[in-house]
Amino acid sequence: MFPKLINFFKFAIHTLNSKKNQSLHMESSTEKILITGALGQIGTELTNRLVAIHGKENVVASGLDRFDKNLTSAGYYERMDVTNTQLVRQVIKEYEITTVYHLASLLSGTSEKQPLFAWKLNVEPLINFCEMAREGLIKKIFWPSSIAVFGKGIPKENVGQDVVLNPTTVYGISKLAGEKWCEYYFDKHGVDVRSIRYPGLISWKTPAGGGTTDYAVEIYYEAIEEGKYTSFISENTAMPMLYMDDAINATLKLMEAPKENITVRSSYNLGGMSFTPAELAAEIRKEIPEFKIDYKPDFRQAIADSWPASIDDSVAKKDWGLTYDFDITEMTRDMIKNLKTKLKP
Ligand code: VAH
Repeated sequence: MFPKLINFFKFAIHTLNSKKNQSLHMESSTEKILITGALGQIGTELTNRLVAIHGKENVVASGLDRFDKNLTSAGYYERMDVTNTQLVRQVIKEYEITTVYHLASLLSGTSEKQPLFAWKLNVEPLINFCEMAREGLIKKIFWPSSIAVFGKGIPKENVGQDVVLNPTTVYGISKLAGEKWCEYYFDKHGVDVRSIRYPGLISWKTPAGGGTTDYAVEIYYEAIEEGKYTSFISENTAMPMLYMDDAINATLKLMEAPKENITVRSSYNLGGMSFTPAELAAEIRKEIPEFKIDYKPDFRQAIADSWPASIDDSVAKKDWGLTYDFDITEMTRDMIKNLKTKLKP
């Protein structure tokens, strides 16, 4: 009862605010975009790219946290709990949103600690956005799945687009369910929802949070600040990874592709590159020769062991021209160059 009361008051306050600025109209543009999870690892960079393409007046960033001008260049920001269906619907109508990039989610490590909330957050808001698209309120949705949908009973290497999906983690189960809802809303109602199975994403602008692949982000920060790193993933565990610039480019390519080119309505494999903590450490030592690493696997090792080591993303390459610009060497150079500036005392 109490949480519902909080949600009602949030909705009521939002409605009063929106009445106050009735004159709030976004200048004319073909697309009016809402990003959820806009202050997160993907959201911050995707928002800035969408602003560059569509203009800040056509981009609404949203998240649970307070607005932070250093994290987003969007023209508007809404503090929005994506599980508050009424409030989400209100924001969609108020800004006349046409396209939603729905990124808000709990990642694999955190999802194991909060399974019921992870299910609620990772699945229900997606269905809500698909419902709004079915009603004609929004035209297009992007939703991130993950290579976490793969699990037992398949080869570790070069995993294809259409293999059996047997996830063993809460995160993977929620992402598999989300993929099936995407496919259902397209098949039954023609909803244009598009999705990518992201591998581990690496970036320097915004720290990752709660993921199993986050060792590959933390390691750079600690290599620069401490000269050493203790990896929670064992040295020879290969996982599919991707530099954020390539992930954002792929996302935009998918969303800009003609509808008729999209042959996968669950979620596209995206494999990026595959490497182990030991291989990443060797790359870092090319830039920081004294860097040292040791290994203390934790509960996330079992999650990593359930995932493929590499992915076949030939369908995405064929359907919408997926390409990559960064390999592990170029990524490491770019990460260290930018983090040295960011972390400068
Ligand atoms: C995680 N970074 O570690 C995410 C990703 C493939 C892993 O989905 O949970």
